[in-house]
Amino acid sequence: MNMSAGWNEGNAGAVMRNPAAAILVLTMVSCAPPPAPRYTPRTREITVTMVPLLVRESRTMYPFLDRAFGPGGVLAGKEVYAFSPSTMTVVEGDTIRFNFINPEDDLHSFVLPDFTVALPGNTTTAATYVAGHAGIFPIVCNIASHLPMMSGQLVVLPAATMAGH
Ligand SMILES: [Cu+2]
Repeated sequence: MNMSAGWNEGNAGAVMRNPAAAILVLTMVSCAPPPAPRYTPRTREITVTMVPLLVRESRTMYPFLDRAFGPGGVLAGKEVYAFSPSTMTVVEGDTIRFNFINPEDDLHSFVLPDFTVALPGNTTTAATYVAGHAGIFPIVCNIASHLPMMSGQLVVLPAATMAGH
């Protein structure tokens, strides 16, 4: 048996003479992992409205608030407002185009750890934010009388968890 002929033909020749080898090669090619899917960051429009929940003007509707807002009351020196929505979810790398609506006569603000937007009364304010890091980030209004109630969170999902979406 002359082994040198096989060596000189190379792998292609060996596969051509051996159907089992050909099937193996084809199987290996078809099972090669596809390129890993990636997440393509996108721009998301989010409208956030400042909403009064329990404020001094509410006393005409809810008489019990006289006591709550009174000296020593649970809302003394405070008013309860909300961001609507208060929880927002995006993906790492996304650009958020915020549209803030403050229909009230009170000043508010929208504060993330690295982003602050003042929201004067009776105004609409546009602002852009890039969610550069995954995590759960607190949102607050920095008006002392609105804390700790006026708060929320920005959930930034890791891009890897959204691969292919
Ligand atoms: Cu506020």
